[in-house]
Amino acid sequence: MADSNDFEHFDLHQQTAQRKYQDRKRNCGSAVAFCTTCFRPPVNDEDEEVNYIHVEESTESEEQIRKGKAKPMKTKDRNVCGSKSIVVLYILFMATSMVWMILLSKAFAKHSEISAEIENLRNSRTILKGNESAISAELQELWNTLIRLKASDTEEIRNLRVEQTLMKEKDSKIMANVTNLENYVSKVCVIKTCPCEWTLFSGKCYYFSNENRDWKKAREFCQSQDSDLAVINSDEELNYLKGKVRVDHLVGMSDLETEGVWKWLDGSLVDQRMWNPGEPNNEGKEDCGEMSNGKLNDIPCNIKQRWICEKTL
Ligand SMILES: [Ca+2]
Ligand SMILES: [Ca+2]
Ligand SMILES: [Ca+2]
Repeated sequence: MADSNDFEHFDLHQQTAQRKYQDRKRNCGSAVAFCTTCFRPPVNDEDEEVNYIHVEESTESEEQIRKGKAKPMKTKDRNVCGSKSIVVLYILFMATSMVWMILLSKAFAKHSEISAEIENLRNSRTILKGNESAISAELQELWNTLIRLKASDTEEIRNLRVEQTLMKEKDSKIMANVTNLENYVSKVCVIKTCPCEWTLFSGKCYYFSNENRDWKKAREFCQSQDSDLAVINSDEELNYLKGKVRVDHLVGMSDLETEGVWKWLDGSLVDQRMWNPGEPNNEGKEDCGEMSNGKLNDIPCNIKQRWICEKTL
């Protein structure tokens, strides 16, 4: 039999268990939560919770029994409550494990995806670096080409400028030569004192035409050149003119004033020795004179042929 100390110790222990039960019930808030979270399966007879369960249940059961609302709980019922708690905890554990597995699977999948993306980025960076190197090399080549082109252009422009300078110098020399030539020609003409295309003989200038005119028109031309039709005053002059022509040429003599009286334009009479044999014959009215075969002849004034101009220096 238990002595009084044992009962006191049991009461103290029961009060402590009652207080823990009230605290846990207050914390758990419901019978189910109380059953599933606040109780755990009995491990052995020494376990405090086992004693606690037994104490609490016995206290509550005693209360219910005393009120006549319940019957004392059998040991089998107590084991069923513990098994249900284990099942619930197992289900929760499995559910939590599945959630964690799903989350981990997703995390691994995401990690793999990110790793693949990082690898792609690295590959892209490597490719970009390669392209950057190629672009840099191409830019350098273009720059070198540009420098060569600039140098070539500069050299070409320099050569063109040199050629232009040489051409200018040549032009200047040519113009100087032309000027000197013109001056020379001018001096030569001045020395001869005859216009160009005129010939000098014994201080007189002579012009031999290349076209045909009648006697009056031919004289008008000579007068426009500050001269007149040639007047042959000597045998030397006649011989000179004879050597200069190959065909008949009009000269400055006529008998327009008096038929049969032949005079030169300076008023002097024509030397009879200068006529061709049988001339002047005034055949068909011949009042103007020409030089033919180195001698003189009278012809009609409207006959058109070459002529000789003469002027004094
Ligand atoms: Ca003369
Ligand atoms: Ca006549
Ligand atoms: Ca005649």
